[in-house]
Amino acid sequence: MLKVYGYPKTRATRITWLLEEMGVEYEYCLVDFAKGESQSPEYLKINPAGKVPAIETDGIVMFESGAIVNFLADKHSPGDLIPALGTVQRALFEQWSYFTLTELEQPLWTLGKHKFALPKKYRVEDILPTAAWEFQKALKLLSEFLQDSEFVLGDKFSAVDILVAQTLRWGMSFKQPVEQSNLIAYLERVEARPARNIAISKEEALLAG
Ligand SMILES: N[C@@H](CCC(=O)N[C@@H](CS)C(=O)NCC(=O)O)C(=O)O
Repeated sequence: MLKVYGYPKTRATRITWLLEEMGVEYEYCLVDFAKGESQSPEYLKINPAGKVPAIETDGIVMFESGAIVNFLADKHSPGDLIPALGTVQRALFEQWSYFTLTELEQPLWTLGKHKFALPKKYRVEDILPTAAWEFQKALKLLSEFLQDSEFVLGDKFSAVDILVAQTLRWGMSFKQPVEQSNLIAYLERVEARPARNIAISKEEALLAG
């Protein structure tokens, strides 16, 4: 069975949410950072970066959440949760996936790294306002693109909405204001999908033991 290596409230939710959308069964392997499990020799064979998510399936191990989303959606839901290769819709899907990972997420991860994730001696406090400003710039662009669209690809929900919504929620949890009313409505719409709540409940249940 497909294995997902992850931890609650991380990018691993992108993968489990997608799998729940597609009705694909998976085994969730909890990687507990606090217990040093992400740096264990066994886990470093799965993801040499010592990060989550990673997956194990079809005789391969794979990491990088964006690539995993595309692979799993292409495998289990081609033409539905991910548009077919070579189509204009696929081009748009990729554009907004890359935008999410490099423009929207990047400043959030900069905030996280320089507030708590990096070893103290590598943290640079002065970068925090710049990262917050960059996040707002990316939000503005996303808001202008979405206008009144229901989803990134218009009226059809797709896997890129999982990336975008999970990243917007991440921004809010980092206390970065998301003030555009269309983004707030978009987030509510995407987060109302039952698959998201199932994925999160399963993660929480695992943590509770
Ligand atoms: N670009 C990677 C980033 C993965 C990543 O940084 N994951 C975080 C959790 S959301 C992590 O494992 N952090 C632990 C660390 O940096 O040591 C992806 O999208 O999968």
